[in-house]
Amino acid sequence: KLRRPLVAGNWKMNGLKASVAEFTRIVEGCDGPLAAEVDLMVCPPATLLSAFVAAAAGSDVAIGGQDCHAKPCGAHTGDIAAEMLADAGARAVIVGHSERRCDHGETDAQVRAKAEAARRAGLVAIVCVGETRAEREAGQALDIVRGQLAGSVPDGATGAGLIVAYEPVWAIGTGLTPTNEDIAEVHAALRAALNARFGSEGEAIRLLYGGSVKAENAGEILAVPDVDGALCGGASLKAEAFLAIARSYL
Ligand code: G2H
Repeated sequence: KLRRPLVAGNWKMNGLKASVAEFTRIVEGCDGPLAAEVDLMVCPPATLLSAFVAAAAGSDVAIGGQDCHAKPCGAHTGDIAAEMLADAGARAVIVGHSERRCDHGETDAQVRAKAEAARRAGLVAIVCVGETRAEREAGQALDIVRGQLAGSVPDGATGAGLIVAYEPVWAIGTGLTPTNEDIAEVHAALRAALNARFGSEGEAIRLLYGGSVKAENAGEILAVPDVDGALCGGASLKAEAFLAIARSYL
C-alpha cells in the first residue's frame, strides 16, 4: 500500500498527570495485529509529553506535539521549539490547527514556517487545513483548502516528512460531520494538488480527515477514497473510543 493508515489523537488542552493511566490503556491496546495495519499517534499537551513518551516506550504508539515555534530557540516566552519537542521524544507536531489559526491568528506563512521548523528538527509536520461554515455555504470550500495547502506546505515536502489533515472548522467538536461525498471531494482536490506540486513524493503524503470522528462514524469515514486516516480530538481522550476508531482498519 502506498500510504499506511494513521489514526492520530489530538488531546488539545486536556489531561493531567492522572491521564497517563488512560494513555497507557491506549498503548496496551495497540497490540501486534492493530500495529500491523495502522500507525497510532497521540499528541498530548506539552506538560505531559515526556510522561507519554515514557509510557509509550517500546510500543508502536508515536507521540507528537500540538504546535511549535518557527525558531529553534530564543526570547519567545511560552513558546516551544520543534527541537524541544524532538528532544522530549516527539516524532511529529501538528501545525496550523484551526484553533491556532483562529485563537492565535496564525497565517498560512506562519504555519509554513512552523512546518519548516518541524522538518529542520526531524519531526513529521501534520499541517491542518479546513474551511469555515460560512466559506462552505458560500461554495468556497475547495478554493479555501487549496489556498491553505499551497500557503502552508513547504517546498520539498515528502511523504515521510509531511501529513495533511483536512478539518472543516464547523465539524470540530460539534458532532457535525460533512457527508462522505463532501469529504471525498475535498480529499480528491487535496490529493490532486499534492500530486501536481510534489509528483511521486506528493502521492506518498497522507491525508487525514478530522472533525467529530468517533467510533460510530469512523468505519465509513475511513473508507472514503483518499482518506488515509483520522485526526481525532474528543474521541482520543478515551482509550476505548480511540482504539475502536483504529480498529476500523482490522
Ligand atoms: C478536530 C478534532 C481533532 P474533534 O479539531 O483535531 O477534534 O474530533 O473533537 O472534533
